[in-house]
Amino acid sequence: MSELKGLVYKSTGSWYIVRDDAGKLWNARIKGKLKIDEDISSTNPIAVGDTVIFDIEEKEENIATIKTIAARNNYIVRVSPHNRNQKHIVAANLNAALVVATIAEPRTSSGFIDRFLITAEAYHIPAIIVINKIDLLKAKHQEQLAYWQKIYTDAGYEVYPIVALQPETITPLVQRLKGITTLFSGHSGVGKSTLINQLIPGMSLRTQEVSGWSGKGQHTTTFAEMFDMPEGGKIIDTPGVKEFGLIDFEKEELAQYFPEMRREMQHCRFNNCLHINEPGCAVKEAVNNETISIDRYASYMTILDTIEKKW
Ligand SMILES: Nc1nc2c(ncn2[C@@H]2O[C@H](COP(=O)(O)OP(=O)(O)OP(=O)(O)O)[C@@H](O)[C@H]2O)c(=O)[nH]1
Ligand SMILES: [Mg+2]
Ligand SMILES: [Zn+2]
Repeated sequence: MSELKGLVYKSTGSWYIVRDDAGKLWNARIKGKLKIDEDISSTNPIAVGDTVIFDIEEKEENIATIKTIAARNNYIVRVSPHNRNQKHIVAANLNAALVVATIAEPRTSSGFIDRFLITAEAYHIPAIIVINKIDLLKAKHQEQLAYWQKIYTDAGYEVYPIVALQPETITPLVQRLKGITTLFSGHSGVGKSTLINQLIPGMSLRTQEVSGWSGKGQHTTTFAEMFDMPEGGKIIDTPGVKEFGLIDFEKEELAQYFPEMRREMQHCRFNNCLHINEPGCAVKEAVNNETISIDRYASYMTILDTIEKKW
């Protein structure tokens, strides 16, 4: 009877905020068994960005019961670094995944950025790198900025250096995000919510200073939430993460998730080449002649070591 379709804008654990096609907001929950096609054993069955079919439970109070989730175009999963079996669907139906990184206050490591990029590659979601707080950079940091811009642009990624608090610095990014749904991720305190407040006039998401004594963010945003941009497009703000744990895959797959290696590896002599020290390895050759960044390659080797061989 009163079955409606809607989009999940926020998830707070057991309740979801769902917007129906007419723009009305519902407080929805799952009751009984939910029909799910995909077989992902995640800690959350429904994620922000999901399209759901729901029944009205109490019309006056806008309470609804979610019946089914529509097939997802894609989704992105984060694995708990402490428990590999704990998978969390960060968001679904994305056009892009954006990582906000900072060189200072707090510092983001290139390892973190690389693991984020690998995850986006594994789910075939275009990745965007934003380097925020470039107003805080001292001379040595400037070098780091130039270096990141070079290695990630060479690898094939878009890099946007910005100052989230200065609107004129975000114009190219505004253009890029127009009309698409983008996930924002990154450590706590890098300025995800600050940037969203700039992208959406009138928005006032809570933001908080990075703690002086630890140099770390204070986990101000606690639940993922989606927002509409005035000129079309959606942004999903997420709580800051310490680590972007990698999903399970085989050692042989890893190089595919580095676009610059993917381009070279077809020329390796052996098709099961792991690009460590095999003869006739085109990836190693590209590292030697600096077509592939030594640091990206080092990142590859470090991550390769963490993947367990499943015989
Ligand atoms: N100097 C400077 N400070 C910034 C910039 N962008 C954000 N900040 C500050 O950084 C602090 C943290 O920003 P938030 O937007 O709360 O960070 P967040 O990424 O949303 O953090 P969580 O919600 O904890 O994940 C705030 O005090 C901001 O004012 C910037 O470009 N330059
Ligand atoms: Mg935040
Ligand atoms: Zn090779």
